[in-house]
Amino acid sequence: MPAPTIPYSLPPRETAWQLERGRALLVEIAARRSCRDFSPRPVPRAVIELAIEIAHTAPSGANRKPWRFVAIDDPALKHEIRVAAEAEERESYDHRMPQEWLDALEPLGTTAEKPFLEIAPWLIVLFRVDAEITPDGRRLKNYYPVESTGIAAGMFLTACHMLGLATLTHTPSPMGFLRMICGRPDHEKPFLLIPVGYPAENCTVPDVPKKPLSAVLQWNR
Ligand code: IYR
Repeated sequence: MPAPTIPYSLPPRETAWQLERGRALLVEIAARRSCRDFSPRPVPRAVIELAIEIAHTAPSGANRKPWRFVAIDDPALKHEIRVAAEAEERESYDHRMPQEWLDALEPLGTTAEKPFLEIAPWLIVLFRVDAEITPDGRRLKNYYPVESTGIAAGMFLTACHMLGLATLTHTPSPMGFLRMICGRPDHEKPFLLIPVGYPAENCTVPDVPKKPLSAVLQWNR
């Protein structure tokens, strides 16, 4: 049976207001950069919770919200994650990644060393949840968990940035160790590992060229 409905409307906006607001938002959001050099300065748990609550408003397949955010500030747990991530990364950089991939990463200067996993005050491990287990033990499949979790991730990154927080979308590969360390069941798949905090005092980021909008935008056919 369809759910009951409630009214939905948005405040009417003039085009001039939209353009001005959009340009200001663009300046703010385009300033986000992936941060690999964090300050240990703490971030209150309430701020992290709000960013996750914002992400949790994301649309999702059949409204199932097929994601789980595991928020970690326990130093022992962060250490465990760093050790496991670096072990996988070392294997990847030394053996698994083809030369073409290593060449693509060269401008970013990344290596298997991931000190930020211990220095950033928070690590958010985002899982995509492929199924829900009902109280009576039945497995209920979720829909579009990848797309849904991707949208929630984007909203989380944007929320953090707009709250003045730096983030990194880190994808050590393979990420199975995150499921073990976080104690999640096997229908939850690690999706992203997101350190959150403030940039270190002398933090720099690679000055890399940005693809122009015209390369990714087509109007009509
Ligand atoms: N996961 C590795 C390698 C890496 C891969 C991509 I694609 C990047 O954009 C950046 C890094 C690492 O985090 O170092």
